[in-house]
Amino acid sequence: MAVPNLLDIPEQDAERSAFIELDPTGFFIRHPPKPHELSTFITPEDKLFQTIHMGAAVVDHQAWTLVIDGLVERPFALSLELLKQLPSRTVTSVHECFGSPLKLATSALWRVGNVQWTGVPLNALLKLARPLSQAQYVWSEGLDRGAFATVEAARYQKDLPLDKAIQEEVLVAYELNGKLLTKHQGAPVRLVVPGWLGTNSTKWLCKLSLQSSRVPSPFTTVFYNVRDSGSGKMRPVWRTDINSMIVHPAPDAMVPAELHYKGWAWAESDVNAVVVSIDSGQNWTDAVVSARVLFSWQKFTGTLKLPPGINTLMARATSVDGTTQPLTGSRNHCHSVTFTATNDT
Ligand SMILES: Nc1nc2c(c(=O)[nH]1)N[C@H]1C(S)=C(S)[C@@H](COP(=O)(O)O)O[C@H]1N2
Ligand SMILES: [Mo]
Repeated sequence: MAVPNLLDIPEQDAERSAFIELDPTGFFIRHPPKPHELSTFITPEDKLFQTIHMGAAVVDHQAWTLVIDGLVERPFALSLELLKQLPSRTVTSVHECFGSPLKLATSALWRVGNVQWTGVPLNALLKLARPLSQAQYVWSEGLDRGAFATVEAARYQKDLPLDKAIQEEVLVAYELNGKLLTKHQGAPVRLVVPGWLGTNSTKWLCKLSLQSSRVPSPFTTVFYNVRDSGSGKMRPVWRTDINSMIVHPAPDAMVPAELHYKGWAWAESDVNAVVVSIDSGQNWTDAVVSARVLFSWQKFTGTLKLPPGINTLMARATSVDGTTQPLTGSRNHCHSVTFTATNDT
């Protein structure tokens, strides 16, 4: 790769002067449509959820600068123009929100889509900066600031362990589904961490800093830690949990007794099995699961002969690392849909 003209890093926090204002100010959520309306493999932008904690940053694209500093041999900065001269990559990936860190885990289910991100692999920038041996985390910083719940934050900050940060799917992205990012999506540039939950994908990105420890930010300490169901210990909201949703039939639909059902399943790693049940989980039948495309969700389909009348279909996915969806009580518990089967086929 031709080495671009790297800029010297500006003085402390100077990159933050590209921030113009917040619009809107404060917490903003755009809810996704119900699962049965997310039937396409690629989710169009108008059906994609949006989650903003402190307000959407309006950024001066001419003044925008990305700083890469910390425990590196060669700290540097890039303009938007320079970033776009670097080789880019497009990754299909599930994009999923953990849900509100203030509410019960089961209060925001299936805040999810599957999209194509385009940008420069983070690892290409790390190679230019040459991390020192003590560097273990990449801290990412957004230009937004303000308050979330009662907590004030001067910046949105997250962190990635270096072993995830160097994976080729992690992008410093400027396009979503082939179009430049909009303000709400994090324009001009955001981090994208396929396989990990949305909270890690810092929008309005202005700084990447290599550090030896985790970042002490409200968004990594007060918010976004969960108790691991296996070990019982607290862990950061990093990897995407095994999950699935039924997109056909729709709730309350009238369907033929020979039902062709369909849904999406996803996890940090590949989903290798989806089973479905029409008797509250007493008996399960295998669905056919399509292969994963990079970090995409995977289609599951199958045919069932149903008794006429009201039926409830439940789906349960398992990933190659052996994790299975819980039946109830979790943010990734099994999805059930109730509908009516008719006699005509
Ligand atoms: N700077 C910044 N980045 C952020 C957020 C934010 O509030 N500020 N929200 C995060 C959360 S919780 C999610 S789920 C995703 C949502 O991205 P989207 O709104 O583009 O769908 O962005 C993440 N990145
Ligand atoms: Mo989120």
